[in-house]
Amino acid sequence: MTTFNEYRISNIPNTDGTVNYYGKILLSSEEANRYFDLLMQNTQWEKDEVIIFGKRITTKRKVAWYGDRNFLYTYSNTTKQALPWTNELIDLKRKTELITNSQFNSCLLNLYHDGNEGMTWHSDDEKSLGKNTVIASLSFGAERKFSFKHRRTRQTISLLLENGSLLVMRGNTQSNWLHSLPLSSKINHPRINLTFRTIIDEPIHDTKLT
Ligand SMILES: O=C(O)CCC(=O)C(=O)O
Ligand SMILES: [Mn+2]
Repeated sequence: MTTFNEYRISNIPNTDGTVNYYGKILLSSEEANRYFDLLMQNTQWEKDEVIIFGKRITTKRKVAWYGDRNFLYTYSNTTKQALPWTNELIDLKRKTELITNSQFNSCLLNLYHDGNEGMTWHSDDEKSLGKNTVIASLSFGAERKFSFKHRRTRQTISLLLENGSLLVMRGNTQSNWLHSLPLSSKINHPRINLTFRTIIDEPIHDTKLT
């Protein structure tokens, strides 16, 4: 395993995609803890439902989906409709946009109660994100390992995502690399992750759903 935390704004991986780890430069620890509490309290957390091998499974991990409009987002055979931004999500979106020089219209939130919850290998390659999308990932709470695996070579690269840190995936990263949040029995406190994204699908116009 290679750990890149000794670098700031490092490029991981640097072939077949671009992933930059900015470390904790986004927020001080106090600010990060304050956002953790606000996000915990003010987010409409729901258990996630995914269909794996034809079986509907309810995850322990909780999720939420917010956006500029009532975007629909489909992943792992489930569809969610975006809720309107909360104040803290707008704040964090602005800060992230300034640092990354990119614009986002939506955010997927994940709440992992402890190290028994994580995310298996996948890439964020849904059609609604388009090709070469920029995804900005903010982490709050428990520090967790995050891994990349090259689809063809199987090369694996891991780093630690710190409280208040920013990781950005750009270019053709999603076509060439999988990523995962591995489980760890040593971690006994929660982590919140925000991934700011850009949905390119048209919003739905059914007013009954707004
Ligand atoms: O929790 C994380 O850091 C990653 C979450 C993720 O990969 C996703 O929501 O697609
Ligand atoms: Mn992902």
